[in-house]
Amino acid sequence: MIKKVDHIGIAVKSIEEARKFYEEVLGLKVTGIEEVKEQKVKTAFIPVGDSEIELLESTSEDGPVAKFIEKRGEGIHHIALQVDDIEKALEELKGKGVKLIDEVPRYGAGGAKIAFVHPKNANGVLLELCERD
Ligand code: CMX
Repeated sequence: MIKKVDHIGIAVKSIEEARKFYEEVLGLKVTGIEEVKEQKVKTAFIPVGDSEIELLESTSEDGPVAKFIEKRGEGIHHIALQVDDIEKALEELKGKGVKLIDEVPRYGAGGAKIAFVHPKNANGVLLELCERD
């Protein structure tokens, strides 16, 4: 069901500030910045080998990423696992009694279909399932 770690989401106060470390120090490259309006977040993708780092900056003071930073500070926000068929994966997890945040996939950055799994299933870590074409 799970193919690989698609990306690791990191909540940051400012993408412009945070990207300096990844680009100037680590020598990686931001390849795309996209706003996901309905989730009140701006995303920046940084490929690392076969996976990516996703910087997440809130576009609103009351957005989920702003609230996350307020509560816990900047840091790892979620781990996204890539699957072939997200509807099937959600059905399978539901059948195993896993608590889901999204029972139906929503739009994710880069046109992916995504769904969040409740962190109580994974030792407090927010997991995202992600299907890409
Ligand atoms: N890490 C750990 N726990 C988290 C969490 C995180 N990042 N975010 C939320 N939670 C916990 C909450 O504390 C809550 O726990 P309890 O049920 O025990 O109180 C639970 O998860 C549900 O959170 P919520 O805020 O009550 O639920 P919502 O449905 O309102 O929102 C979520 C959940 C994850 C969708 C939202 O908080 C969020 O982070 N949205 C932004 C998503 C995002 O990063 N989008 C960017 C594009 C995605 C992509 O392409 O990768």
